[in-house]
Amino acid sequence: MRMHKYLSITPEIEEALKNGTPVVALESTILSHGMPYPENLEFAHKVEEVIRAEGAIPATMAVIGGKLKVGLNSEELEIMCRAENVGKMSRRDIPVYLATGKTGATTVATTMLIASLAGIRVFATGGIGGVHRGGENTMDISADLQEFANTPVAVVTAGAKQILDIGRTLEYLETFGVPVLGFRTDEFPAFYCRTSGYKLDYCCQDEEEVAKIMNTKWELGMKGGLVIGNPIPEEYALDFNEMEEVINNAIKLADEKHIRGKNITPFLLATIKDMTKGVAFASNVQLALNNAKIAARIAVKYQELQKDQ
Ligand code: PSU
Ligand code: MN
Repeated sequence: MRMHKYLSITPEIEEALKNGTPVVALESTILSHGMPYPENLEFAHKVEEVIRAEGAIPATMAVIGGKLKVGLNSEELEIMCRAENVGKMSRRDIPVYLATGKTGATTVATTMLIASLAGIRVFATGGIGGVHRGGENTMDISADLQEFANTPVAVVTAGAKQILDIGRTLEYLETFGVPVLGFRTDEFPAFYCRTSGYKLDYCCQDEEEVAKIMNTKWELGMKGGLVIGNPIPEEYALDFNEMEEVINNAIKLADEKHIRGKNITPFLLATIKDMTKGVAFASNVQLALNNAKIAARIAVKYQELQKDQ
């Protein structure tokens, strides 16, 4: 494997990649900018345990000390969770953070980028970025969507929050040739809610089917990734209409406070958490753990296909 000079991979993950042990990438923006301390630290350890329990190795990403970190030790997880002077870093921020030694948390886009540099093909997140509501005017479209178009990583997600325009997000992914697969669902999930009203073309029944589709896409030499929509477990799902009201209020507040650009998503996440008194936070944790479990199983199946070849 060709090692990139900016990559810093833990020995355990390097070994796993060499031996063909399945590895699952995890993002750090969900920790630094999506959850409060110390609950985020507890989650950071738990999500790694869930992946290990399925026979895969977790690789949480970040930029620390001028390096693209693949896998974080406890001390580094603590830094990301305390989130003091930790920026939110999308694709365009990477060269700045590396060159200046700033500490940065990875979004879906940057986690995919680092995963692909390291040779990791599966990534578990909570919610993906997308076209924001009103995006047809503001042009606020997450860089996550372009990363799906270009970078070969399969991302297991509970869908997109209603803070986004889910319909336009799906249209954008279609335009850029990104397969969107429902995992045991025929609707794109809406993060806290199992359904969004937007039907998908494909419903995969198991992890092996997902792994075969990934494998086929990349064997064909097609660039880009895949979105795997995995609905929040039934028992943690919240009411769509109630969340719609909360989210509308959060968007109104963001507008009044003139929150713009990359600060919008973290602002909305924090406001929703405050408005729902933590109920939404508990759901957030559970859906992310569930995504990690399914991602690990997909990584195991994908790795089996590589060995067969
Ligand atoms: N949506 C969520 N939780 C999150 C994010 C989005 O429900 O934590 C984070 C992810 O890291 C995602 C990023 O990649 O926000 C998207 O930010 P932006 O819209 O600025 O691209
Ligand atoms: Mn944006």
